[in-house]
Amino acid sequence: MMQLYTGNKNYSSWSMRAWLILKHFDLPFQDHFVAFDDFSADGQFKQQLSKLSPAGKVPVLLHDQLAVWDTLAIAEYLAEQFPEKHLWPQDRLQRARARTVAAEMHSGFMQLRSLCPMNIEADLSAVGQQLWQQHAGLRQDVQRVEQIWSEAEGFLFGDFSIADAFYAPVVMRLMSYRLPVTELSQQYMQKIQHLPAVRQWMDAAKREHLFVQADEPYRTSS
Ligand SMILES: N[C@@H](CCC(=O)N[C@@H](CS)C(=O)NCC(=O)O)C(=O)O
Repeated sequence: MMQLYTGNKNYSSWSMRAWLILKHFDLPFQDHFVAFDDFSADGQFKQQLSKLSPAGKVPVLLHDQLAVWDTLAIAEYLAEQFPEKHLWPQDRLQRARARTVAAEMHSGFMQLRSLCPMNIEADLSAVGQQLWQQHAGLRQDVQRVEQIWSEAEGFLFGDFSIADAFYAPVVMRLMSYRLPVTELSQQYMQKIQHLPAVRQWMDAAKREHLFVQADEPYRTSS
């Protein structure tokens, strides 16, 4: 059975992507939790991860003596292992487009990702309002996300695919920071939120109650 190592469900956007793919497509796996800390070299997170992956980050997938890390590589590995599940769209052109937008998320949207770290349980709407006014780069990132979503055919490419999993944490961010988006984007966001696997992840994130200061630029524990 495949073993997936993931971080805190409230904070770990990359873990969420890999987990959603496995869960939504009903692939056999066991989930192992590695709690976030301040990611210092001698902290428990890096100590545990060092036994699994030289990159020292989650998610990591272990299968048949093989460790696969980095979410895009995990996604491609799963797509190859389970071709009958159609993790990518079946149409060649759609598949190329889906890979393109997933890669764009993997390597881009830096302002959105750094200014609005995922925090599913938090209401950061006041912070979001300020960030929106102050950061043109954030507005540009969200505009680009909305452009991608505006071409959605239900999910981005018909049925739910790896591409949607890559944008699910963006839905979480837009909700927590309540950034202003169009009606069309809200429809896509609703669709993602209602997916059983997404619901399950969100519920677990809200039940987690593990406050990690290093992941909280806008809140203090008290
Ligand atoms: N490019 C990696 C990024 C993984 C990543 O940054 N994971 C975060 C958690 S969401 C992490 O493990 N951070 C620990 C660190 O930065 O030391 C991927 O796609 O999986």
